[in-house]
Amino acid sequence: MPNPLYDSLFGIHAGKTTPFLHLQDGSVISHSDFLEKAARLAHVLTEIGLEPGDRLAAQLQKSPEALALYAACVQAGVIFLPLNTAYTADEVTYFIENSGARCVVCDDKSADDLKPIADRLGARLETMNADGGGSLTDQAASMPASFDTVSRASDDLAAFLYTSGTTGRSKGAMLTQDNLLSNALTLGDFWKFTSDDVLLHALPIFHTHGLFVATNVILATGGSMIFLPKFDLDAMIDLMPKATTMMGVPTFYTRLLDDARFTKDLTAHMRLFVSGSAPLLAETHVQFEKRTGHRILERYGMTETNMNTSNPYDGDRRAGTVGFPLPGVELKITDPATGKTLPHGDVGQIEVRGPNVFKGYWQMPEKTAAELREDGFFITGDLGKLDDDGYVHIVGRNKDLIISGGYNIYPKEIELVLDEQPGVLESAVIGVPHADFGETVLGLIVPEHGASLDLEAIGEACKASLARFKHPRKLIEVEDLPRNTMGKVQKNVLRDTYRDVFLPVDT
Ligand code: MLC
Ligand code: AMP
Repeated sequence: MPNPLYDSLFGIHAGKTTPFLHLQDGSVISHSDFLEKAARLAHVLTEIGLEPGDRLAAQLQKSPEALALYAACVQAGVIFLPLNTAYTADEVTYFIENSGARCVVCDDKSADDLKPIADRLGARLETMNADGGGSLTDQAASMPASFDTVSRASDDLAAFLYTSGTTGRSKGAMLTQDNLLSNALTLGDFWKFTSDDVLLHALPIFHTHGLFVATNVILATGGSMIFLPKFDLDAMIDLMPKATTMMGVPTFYTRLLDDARFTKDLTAHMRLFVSGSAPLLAETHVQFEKRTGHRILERYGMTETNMNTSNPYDGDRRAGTVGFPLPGVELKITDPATGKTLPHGDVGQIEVRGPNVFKGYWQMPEKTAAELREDGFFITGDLGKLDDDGYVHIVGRNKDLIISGGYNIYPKEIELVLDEQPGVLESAVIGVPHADFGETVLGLIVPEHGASLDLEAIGEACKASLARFKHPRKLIEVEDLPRNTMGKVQKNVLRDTYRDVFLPVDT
C-alpha cells in the first residue's frame, strides 16, 4: 500500500545489507537491520492501540532505536512528535496536552515524573533508554521483523514539531509526508549526495536539522551516518577522517576551529560541510576556508518550512549569505506593514512558498492565519534582502527570538517566569552575543518600588520550570526599561547597551 514517505526513505532499502549507522563502539547497523527494528516497533505501536493519525510524543536520548521509532511511526501512519531532551516535566506536560498525544515514550529516568502526567491526560507511557532498552523494545523483541506499511497520502500528517511563540505558548507545526519528502529529495540532489556518502552526525534528532535534513537526506540517497550521541569534540576529530560530509550549527564550526587538532589533513576526505539553524559569522566562514581549504555551505530553514534556501554546491558559496531559494521554493521580500513585494535590494520580511511549507499550527487557526497567507506564502519572521546576484541575506528578525547554539528561545516564555517572582515589577529578556553559542540569554529585571531582589533565588526559579538552555546566563537589576512612545519596551536599545556582557574583554 502506498506510503510515499516510508517508501522513498525506508522501503527503498528493504533487503539491503549496506551500512546505515556506524556507531561509536565500532559496530554497524545495516539498512535491513534498521528496517527490522522499525518494523518490530511498528507492530508494538499497533498492538498498543495506536491508529493512523494518532500522535506519539518521544523525549528520547539519541540512539538507533530512537531513530527506528521515527521510522516505525512513519510506517504505521502515526504522527511522530519528538521533544528536546532538555525540556522539563512542566514543558513536556504542555506538549502532551496540546497535541493530544496518545502515547508518550521517555527514558526510565523520566518515567516517574511523566507517568502521573500521562495518566491524567489519558496517554499511554512507554520507555526507551539511551542503550535502546525499555518497555517498547522489550515488547518489540517478540514481534515479526516485517510490517505491512500503512497506506498514507502525500498530504497526510507525518510529524509535529513544536516551536515557541512570541506569546510564550508553543505551537505545533504540522508537517505532511510531502513537506518532509520533497525537501529530502531536493536537498539530496542539490548537495549531490550519493550512496558513497558518510555523514558525521552529531546533531540532536529531535529537531528539523538533525532529523529532517541530515537523516532524511542520507535515507533518501542511500549513504550512511557516523551516528554520535551528541557533539563531542574529541569524537568529531577522531572520526572526521572516516566521513565525507558533516552538517552542523555554527557552534560546531567555531568549536572545531578553536582546536589545533582540526587541520587541513583531517578534512582531506570531506567533500561538504553544511551550516544552518543560526547565522554563521562571515569571519568563521573565512577562517574555516583558511584552515581547511573547504568553503562551508550555508543554508536557511525553519521548523515550519524545512529548508528554504541554500548556497550553491557548484559555484560561489558566499560568506554572510544563505544563497538562493531551493528548486521548487518561491521567496519574496515584503513590506511588513502592507505585505507588498519590495523593490529589489530593500530590506523586508522574508516570505516563502513551496511543497516544503507546513500545513499550519495544530488547533491554532488564528495563529496559522496570521503567518500562513491564503495564497500559500509563509511569513517567516526573518528580515532579509536580495543582492544584485540574487543571493538572500538575512539581516535580522522581525520576531522576538534568541538563537543559542542553534536552539530557539522565545523571551516571552522566560519573562513570564521572571515576572511571577517576588519583588519583580517587570522584566525584559534579550539575546546578547556569545562566543560559543552565538547568542545567549540575558534577563533584565525592574524591582517593585522599595523591593530588594534576590537574583539568585530568581535564577533558581527559572531552573524549576524551564529547560537548561533557556536559563538566563545572567540577571541584572535595572531601574526601568526603555520604551518607545507607544509604551513598547525597546529591546534593540537594551541589546545595544548590553552587547558586550559575555564577550571576552580585549586586553
Ligand atoms: C547545551 N546547553 C546550552 C545549549 N546546549 N545552553 C544554551 N544553548 C545551547 N544550545 C547547556 C548545557 O545544558 C550545559 O549546561 C551548558 O549549556 C554547556 O553545555 P555544553 O556541554 O557546552 O553543551 P553541549 O552539550 O556541547 O551542547 C552545545 C551544542 C548543542 C551546540 C552542541 O546545543 C547542539 O547540539 N545544538 C544543536 C541544536 C540544533 O540541532 N538546532 C537545530 C534546530 S532546527 P550546564 O548546566 O552544564 O551549564 C532549526 C531549523 C534549521 O533551527 O534551519 O535547521
Ligand atoms: P526554528 O524555529 O528552530 O526552526 O528556527 C528557525 C530560525 O532559525 C529561522 O527563522 C532563522 O531565524 C534561523 N535560521 C536558520 N538558519 C539560519 C541561517 N543560516 N542564518 C540565519 N538564521 C538562520
